[in-house]
Amino acid sequence: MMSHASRLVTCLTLAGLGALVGCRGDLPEDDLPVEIRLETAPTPPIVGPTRLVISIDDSIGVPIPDAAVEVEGRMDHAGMAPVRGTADPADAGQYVVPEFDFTMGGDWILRIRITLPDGREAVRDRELRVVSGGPPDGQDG
Ligand SMILES: [Cu+2]
Repeated sequence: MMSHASRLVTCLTLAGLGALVGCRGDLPEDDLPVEIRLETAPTPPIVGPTRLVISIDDSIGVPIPDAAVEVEGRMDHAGMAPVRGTADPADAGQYVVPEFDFTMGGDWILRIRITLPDGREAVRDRELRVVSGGPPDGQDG
């Protein structure tokens, strides 16, 4: 309950900043009790190295430490190599990719693979919009 509420707040916040093009719930790849929150620095993300902070909680909002977290970024057009990154553990339940290299502006899908301490794997997708260089103009591309 708490994690759903906090996720909603995060989605609304990010949507307000134009960072999210959609705020779909977790995709049904699995039914593991894993909730994630994705933050970027800068927000919204711009083309180039971007810090990703992924917070991982269980279904009642307790942080999950000691997971292994991999991120793969894709865009839905052909001819583009996916971008991959490995997240390092930070605070309890927090995982950081220091420099995730967004190679293009536009709509990205980040697939986050979480290997839990017991070996089970959860997969969560998050969409976000990466803005091209220069000052943000508030226009949709
Ligand atoms: Cu692209």
